[in-house]
Amino acid sequence: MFLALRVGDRTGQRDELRAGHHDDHHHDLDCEHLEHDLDHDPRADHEPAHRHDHRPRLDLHRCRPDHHRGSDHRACHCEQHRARDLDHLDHDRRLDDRASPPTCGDGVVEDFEQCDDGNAIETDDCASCQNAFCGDGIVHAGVEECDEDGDNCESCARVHMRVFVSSTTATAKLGGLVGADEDCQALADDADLKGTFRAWLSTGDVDAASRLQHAERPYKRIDGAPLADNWADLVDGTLLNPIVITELGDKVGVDSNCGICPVWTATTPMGVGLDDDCSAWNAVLFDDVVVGECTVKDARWTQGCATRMCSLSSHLYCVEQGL
Ligand SMILES: [Ca+2]
Ligand SMILES: [Ca+2]
Ligand SMILES: [Ca+2]
Repeated sequence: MFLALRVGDRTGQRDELRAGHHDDHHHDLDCEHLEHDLDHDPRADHEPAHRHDHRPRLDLHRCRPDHHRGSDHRACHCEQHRARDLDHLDHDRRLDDRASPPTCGDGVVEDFEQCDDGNAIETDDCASCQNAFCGDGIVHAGVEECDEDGDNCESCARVHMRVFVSSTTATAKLGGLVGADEDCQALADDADLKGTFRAWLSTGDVDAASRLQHAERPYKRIDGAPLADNWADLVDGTLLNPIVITELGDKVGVDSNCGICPVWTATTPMGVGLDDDCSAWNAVLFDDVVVGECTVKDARWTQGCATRMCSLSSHLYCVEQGL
């Protein structure tokens, strides 16, 4: 049996080893005989099934210069060749390792990387193998509200919370409060507002005031016009300006009166839910609910105009949520 056939596990390496020893044909034959002898040595301490992995090895330390003849000499000769073959294989494997260069995303932190979490998620604490920080242009999820130059982002937090009236209208079959929140978020995302938004909307069981954050920061329209100094001011019955600007910055209606811009709310000015809620915003019924009017800044902004049938279409108010 040719020695290299047993230590090489890849054809290329076998061929390379084979080529390296063609100058020593007698060595091959001698070692083949020697291995036959060793395999049939009754003193050999090994399992036949695993013979190739655990065949008897000759301790090279026994290969003293005076082992110049007989079976000891031959064994030493073969074992030295075997050791040299294994050295070649180790060398080849080290070359193979270097052949695949380190990359960002391999989960190993290299010298040129601050971190490597092995994923492609840019909004966690390791983005493109650099530690996340305020000012890197990426909003760190759960840590930063924003990361951008602008007058509504300081130290990666919003200076004020934005509120808009949806540019689109829909029947009261909104998919529940969750569906309405998703609508708000989708509109904000499409308008590239880069924030978290939820609907100013209640059911008979869930008040808007319990669903929304109570920010100490001012509430403003998309165009920057102030609506309230803080949450308490937002729910005191009047606004500083009507929420008549959409997520796109457009104004809904020129006049200011009930019926121009109806908004689904089922919510009192204090943020309390009302019982008629179109089956919790899940059905189009022959039912009327309280709506707001986006063109006014008195209490009718959320309650006070005529009620509206669930089957008709109305807008939504969307309120930004901080962390
Ligand atoms: Ca890496
Ligand atoms: Ca990451
Ligand atoms: Ca950041």
